Amino acid sequence: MNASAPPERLGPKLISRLRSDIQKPSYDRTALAAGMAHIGVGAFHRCHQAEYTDDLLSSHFDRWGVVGINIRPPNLSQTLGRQSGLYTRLIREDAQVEARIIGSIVRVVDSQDSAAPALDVLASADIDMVTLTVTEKGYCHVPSSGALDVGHPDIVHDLANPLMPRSVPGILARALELRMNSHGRPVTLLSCDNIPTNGVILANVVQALASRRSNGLADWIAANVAFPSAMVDRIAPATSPADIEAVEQHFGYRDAAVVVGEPFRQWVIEQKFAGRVPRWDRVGASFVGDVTPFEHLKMRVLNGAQTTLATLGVLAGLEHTSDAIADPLLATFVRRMLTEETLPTLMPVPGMAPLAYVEQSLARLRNTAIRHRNHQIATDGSQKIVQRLLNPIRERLQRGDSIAFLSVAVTGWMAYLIRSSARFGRRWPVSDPYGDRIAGLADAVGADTKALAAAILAIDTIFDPELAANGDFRNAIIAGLDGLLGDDPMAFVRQVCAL
Ligand code: CS2
Repeated sequence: MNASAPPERLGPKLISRLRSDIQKPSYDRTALAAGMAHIGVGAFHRCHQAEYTDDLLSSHFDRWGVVGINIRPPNLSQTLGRQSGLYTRLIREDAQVEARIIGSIVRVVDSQDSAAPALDVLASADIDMVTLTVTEKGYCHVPSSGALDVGHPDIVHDLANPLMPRSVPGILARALELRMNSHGRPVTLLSCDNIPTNGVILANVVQALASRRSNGLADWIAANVAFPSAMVDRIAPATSPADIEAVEQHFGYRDAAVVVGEPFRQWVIEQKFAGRVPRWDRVGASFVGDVTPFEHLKMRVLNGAQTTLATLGVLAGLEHTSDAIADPLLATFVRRMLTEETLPTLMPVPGMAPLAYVEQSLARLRNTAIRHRNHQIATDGSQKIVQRLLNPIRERLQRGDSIAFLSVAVTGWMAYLIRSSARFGRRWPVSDPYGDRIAGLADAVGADTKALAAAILAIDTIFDPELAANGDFRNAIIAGLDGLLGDDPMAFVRQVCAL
């Protein structure tokens, strides 16, 4: 390639000229039909479901090309669209890099301004499977109960305008209505977000809207649509400009949609489908009867550790997960939390030794080539702590077990939000639907941590009232706030570890 010309952009024409150490799709993309859609084409989808599908197409070619839809920013046509859906997937582990071009996304659709383009795809008779990664808050549910949040502005809008919705549940309900009224083909809607019983939650929020229609939609959905639950796993941080630059430097082409992930990946899917299904179980995914033990294991151990390292890591002035876990104090804290408090809450998981899983998870978090920012993981913490920290706390309290570490992790999340309030000089920008509310409570209450704990625990959409009323839990939260809002939060963490 000419050193003075701008690097060529990745696309179908460039593929045959790429370096031989870059893996390329082994199937004929021009013969690939679009049989499924995905909503939320972010780094995680590109590094996870799209890669499994690429594996499937390479080993058993079938009609499972993916139409990638974004209903929220970023725009896809300028990046993936200009590359005909092609992108580079880098797997990094410390100094090692493996590069592969993924070809499973055949078309991208931007539906940020109106639901119409998304509805056209989702209602099409060609689409038998819809996967979703729309983040925890995309479901518009109440985290503490799983019910549809009817006060959510997008849901208020969709209840008034069901034919031109804005929310994920609204768009899916309308797409299913279009299917019912036209070809009537069954479809599977597969949630791939880190929410416990994600299929049940998705079915709840869609059905809550469908049941308000008077045309039999709710019954049609019950008979023709499957909502399996799934556990998904691979650490794949948001792509940074440095990742795009690295592909240019290393491989000599421009790829605006590159994604970087770790070697580990896992996908456990409840075997509950409607219509035709991509056989991801032939390429490493597992189809099982019950996902619950797997999702508890993953969300409480790996995600619980990530959230804890993220918020305490920011309080300690550390940038990435790998920096936080390299800190001996935080490493000790998180290991003790997982082994002493989290592990005893897990159900037996077929083929998995819990302690080995903890060690494997900690090793994954130590991968220095994965630049996962603590602030990214701390984003939307209010939507994550129920499944990662509060559920194991509730179960431990029911059995009279201690919550010394898990409760500090919960106050780590509170302190992360509060230390960005006016009282603390707005130390960092926070992105969390409850961020302003909790920072506002801290500003209003001042230094009285007892009153602050009471005000935060009264938010019943996060803390279920029974848990919030538990005296041991309240006292632990007050102590945690005292410690983590003081002058030296890490001194408090040290004190907890010396228990
Ligand atoms: C992370 C997850 O940002 C976050 O909340 O904890 O995205 C995590 O990296 C994945 O769940 C790993 O599978």
